[in-house]
Amino acid sequence: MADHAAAEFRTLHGRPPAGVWLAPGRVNLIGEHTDYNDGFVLPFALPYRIAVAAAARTDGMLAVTTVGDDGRPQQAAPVRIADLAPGSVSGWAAYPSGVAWVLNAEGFGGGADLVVAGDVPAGAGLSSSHALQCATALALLGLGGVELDDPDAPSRATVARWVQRSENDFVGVPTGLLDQTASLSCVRDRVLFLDVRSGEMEQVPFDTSSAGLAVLVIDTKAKHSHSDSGYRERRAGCERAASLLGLAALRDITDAGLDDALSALPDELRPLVRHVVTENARVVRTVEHLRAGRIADIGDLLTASHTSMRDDYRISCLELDLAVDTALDAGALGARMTGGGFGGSAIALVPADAVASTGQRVQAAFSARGLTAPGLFTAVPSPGAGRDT
Ligand code: GAF
Repeated sequence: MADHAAAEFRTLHGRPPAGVWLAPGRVNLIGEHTDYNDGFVLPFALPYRIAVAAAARTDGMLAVTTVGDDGRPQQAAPVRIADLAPGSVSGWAAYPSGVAWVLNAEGFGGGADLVVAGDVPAGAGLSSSHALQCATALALLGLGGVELDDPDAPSRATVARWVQRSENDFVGVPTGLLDQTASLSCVRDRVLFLDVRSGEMEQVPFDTSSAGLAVLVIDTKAKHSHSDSGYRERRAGCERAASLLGLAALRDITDAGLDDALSALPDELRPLVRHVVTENARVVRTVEHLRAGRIADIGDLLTASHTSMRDDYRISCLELDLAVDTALDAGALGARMTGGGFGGSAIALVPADAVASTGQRVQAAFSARGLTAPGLFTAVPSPGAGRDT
């Protein structure tokens, strides 16, 4: 990907880029819609990444070109970074522009030519837009002479917050911190246990192949979008419930206090709260199993997470349920939708020797219902964002 982005940069700009920065997409093993409730998440980075080849400009302009799947470059209208404001850029270009807007406010201004190439499946709930934002942030910082992990560089957690701010305030989507943190802070062979409230992180071993297992990712191809999904509505419901209970966030409800909290809430908010509280508990139990090397034991927690999102949070859809149910029927130890929901991808924990047969069963189930063929791949925890060396 890095070479591809650099080659496209040379073709388009007639000079080499100053560098190429990469950021991965992610799957979330468990811990969904908990991040904006100050809770726990457990993502890992995918081996698929967005690469941003970049060189500085002296005129304060940002020019972004993305190379599509068809290999055709698509250039966004160049913008003056100092003139950027929420709402001033729409479509995909809002993502890199928003990052430039935040970095400029943080004292990392400077014009740039960016060329973007990537293989994170788009619109699949695998965080391709966050990968683009994170790679853009690293590129713009890098052009200013700042590389992540340098002694004076902002921390990865700080960059994640900046990226979140660009998405919340510039793009206008009220997402939490899961995806940016995953893209920036995940490492190879580990899942990232993040306590969103404290910012504490633990890299937890997740070696599926030694356990004779694999994570099968099923991209259902069902349209996935936060903006026109019920994401906003769910988040607002959680915030309303916390406020009615006099709590800073739903994170503050313990398992033991759940029934009391539910009885104090209006009917329509109860399922949301039940999902968030039980999901946080499932993340913690999953981490306990993984710390003890019991990967196979997390299967039931994954499936319970899906049931909770289907029945309580109500963010699943026919395609996700079909993927999960079929994978379970085919012998998966556990399966769940991953990401924001309403489409996108599911994951299934399957015996390594059953990956192909499970995939075939899922494909057959989709075909039998006349649905678009799903995308299938196995994923291992891969490195987080950085500069191409
Ligand atoms: C999306 C959001 F971007 C994340 O912040 C998170 O809320 C997730 O949905 C659900 O867990 O990916």
